[in-house]
Amino acid sequence: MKLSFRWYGDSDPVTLEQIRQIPNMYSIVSAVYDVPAGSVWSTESIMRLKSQAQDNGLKFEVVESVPVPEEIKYGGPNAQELTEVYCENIKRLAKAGVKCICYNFMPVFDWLRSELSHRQADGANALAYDEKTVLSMDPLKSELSLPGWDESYTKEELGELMNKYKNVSEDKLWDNLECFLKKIIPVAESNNIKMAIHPDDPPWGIFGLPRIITNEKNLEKFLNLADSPSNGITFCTGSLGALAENNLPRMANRFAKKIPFAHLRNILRTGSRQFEEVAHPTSCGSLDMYGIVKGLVLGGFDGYVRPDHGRMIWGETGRYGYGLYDRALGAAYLNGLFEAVEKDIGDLR
Ligand code: DNO
Repeated sequence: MKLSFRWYGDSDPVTLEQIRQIPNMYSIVSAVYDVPAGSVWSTESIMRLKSQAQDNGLKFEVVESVPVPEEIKYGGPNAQELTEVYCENIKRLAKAGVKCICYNFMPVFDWLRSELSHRQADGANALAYDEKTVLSMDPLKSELSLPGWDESYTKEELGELMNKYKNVSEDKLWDNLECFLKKIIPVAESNNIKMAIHPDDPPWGIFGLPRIITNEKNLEKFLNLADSPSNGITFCTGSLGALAENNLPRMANRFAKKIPFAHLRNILRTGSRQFEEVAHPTSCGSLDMYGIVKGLVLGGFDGYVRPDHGRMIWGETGRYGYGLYDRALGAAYLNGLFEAVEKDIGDLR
């Protein structure tokens, strides 16, 4: 596995100097944030990220995300043109040495949480989700202040956008996704890029909008839409793990070769459609992190891994879910799990 760490660029309070000191760190995971979704990324901005990484002894091989414009997801008149822009970005990133691109196909909202600073027993603060609280908010009244939520929309714009999805059923969303894959996957394949779709977080429809990248059956369906080494999954355990019926060790094992990128973090399910983010180790939450890593390794996983959301600990403040300390602890834990599992398996061979 190649260990990586998300870095939000110059505005990130976590520095590359800090990231490089995390043992076994290989690559940053970043993106160009200076243009809106649907624009071509300048070669200059891409190359700047690469050289910033290199100056700190790191690679820049993973992009998270190249956002998919809403119009592609709801199937608007400019979908085709926007898909061409998307393909151009794939080519530009390949030229800069990027090997894996993470993206998602969630209508309107990316990841959603109801609380940003949920106080835990040990004094840490973490992100939490409670469906009741989320549904009590009316996105059209802009009472929404959630991470992953693009606050640049006005109320009116959001209303218009949600309206565009009025006739987009799950089936229609699948069709639009297939149409998108048919265009981008051949481009990715000829440029040696692995595309890695991120599961929906949480993995169920929300505010009447469909979500489809949610469970084992749908991941299988997704992989069958485009049979190519470039069509893969970002295996995000925190997202998929919110659904108790998702057997993550089994899914990790089954899809291992189709997982170029894994987000490995733990959550604690606290009720129906209710969970909070916890420290990475198995003992801290509902997910079997050892079982997941074992599933991946036994399945032949050879991708990038990043510790995912961290809690805020030791008085740290910063970008919710993306502080340094707890994610670094997560990275150290994942290093240990992978070493142990890989050696165990090696010894048995
Ligand atoms: C949250 C992230 C997501 C992810 C996108 C991928 O922390 O995991 O925002 O980057 O969904 O497109």
